[in-house]
Amino acid sequence: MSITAARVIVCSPGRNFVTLKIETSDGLTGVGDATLNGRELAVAAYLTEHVVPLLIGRDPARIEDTWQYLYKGAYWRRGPVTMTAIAAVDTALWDLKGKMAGLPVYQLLGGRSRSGVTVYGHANGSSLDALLSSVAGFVDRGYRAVRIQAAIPDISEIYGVTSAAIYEPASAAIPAESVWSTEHYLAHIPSVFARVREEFGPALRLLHDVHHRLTPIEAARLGKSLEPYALTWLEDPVPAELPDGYRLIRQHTTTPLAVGEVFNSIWDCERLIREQLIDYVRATVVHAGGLTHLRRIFDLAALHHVRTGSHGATDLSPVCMSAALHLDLAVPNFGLQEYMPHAPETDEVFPHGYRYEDGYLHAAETPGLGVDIDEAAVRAADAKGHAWRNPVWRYEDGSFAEW
Ligand code: EZ4
Ligand code: CO
Repeated sequence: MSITAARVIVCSPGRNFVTLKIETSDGLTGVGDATLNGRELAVAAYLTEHVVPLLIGRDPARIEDTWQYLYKGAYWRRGPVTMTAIAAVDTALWDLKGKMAGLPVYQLLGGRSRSGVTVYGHANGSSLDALLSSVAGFVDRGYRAVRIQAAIPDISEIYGVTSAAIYEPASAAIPAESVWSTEHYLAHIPSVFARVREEFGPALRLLHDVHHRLTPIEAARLGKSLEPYALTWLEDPVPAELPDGYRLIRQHTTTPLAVGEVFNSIWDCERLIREQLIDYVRATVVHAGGLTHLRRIFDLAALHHVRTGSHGATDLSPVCMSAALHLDLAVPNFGLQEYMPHAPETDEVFPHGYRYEDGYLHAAETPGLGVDIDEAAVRAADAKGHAWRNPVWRYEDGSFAEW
């Protein structure tokens, strides 16, 4: 069997997605997510111009060899664009291998380690009452873990807080710049968690995403102030380019730390994991080199008491979510899976067999990943994608802050 075609499909059912579809001489097809939010067309061009010509005629069964060929053969290693392109090929080849074997991909990864994938939902609110009712909605729907993002007095825009049904921070326009105040934030957040714990008791797992806004010592203070409320994790307290930042936070707090949604290689987290500076690694299939490479990261993590917590925002397509679920089911050190349901128009373009039930996601039992792209459902007006830009933040004095 050989690869006869590979097509890059750009579409925008509510937001932009890039998908690679590989076809074989036996008439099988496999899909991989190639979406790099805000930089979508860079990956589409990398695939079309540099990767697709190399795939034609190759044996689709040779997943590891193809990964090595694209990683080492490029000479220029790593980076989000390269690793997202490699991820798309790798994911499509795992989908194909499952179809060749007649098995769901998790069976090829060693079989089930658990009956379902525990997910967390995103609760938020522009007031404390709105937040509490948002949390209650998740509890009513069976969620065992909820991420809490709260409005902060005197800050008008907060990451993760919206009145819309589906949170969407990106926009087609050049985004407005929002103002951030660390002082207001640090003063307010502990009281939010006090209230949520009081209302929902000790068993509900609570998480919080700082979105890289703090310095290590500020994050240490936040972690310490949240200890009474026993968070499952504090996410992205500081950027992770400097692993020592996490050591500093660790020296001051027992609040567990999660990081990794922007990681694209094992070399982004090798030291964080080896020195046990984090508790959860949040790398994903689509941005960290596909199932082959993410499995390598998760296996390293397993040696060092680090659990998984893959990114699962709506700017990763249902193809990525399907692939993530197969790996989540198989690895021994799974922690939690982020889950933001996609817009209905996205689900229509990406028919998938995974389903949510009572706090868990369940992977499809069909051969492969159990997901496809329905090209007939892509509207002509959306077939080239749209300008889609991430938000921008500044501190009160006008200097640049992380989103
Ligand atoms: O900001 O996916 O934990 N989830 C997140 C997401 C990310 C976006 C970036 O494109 O932090 O909302
Ligand atoms: Co995050």
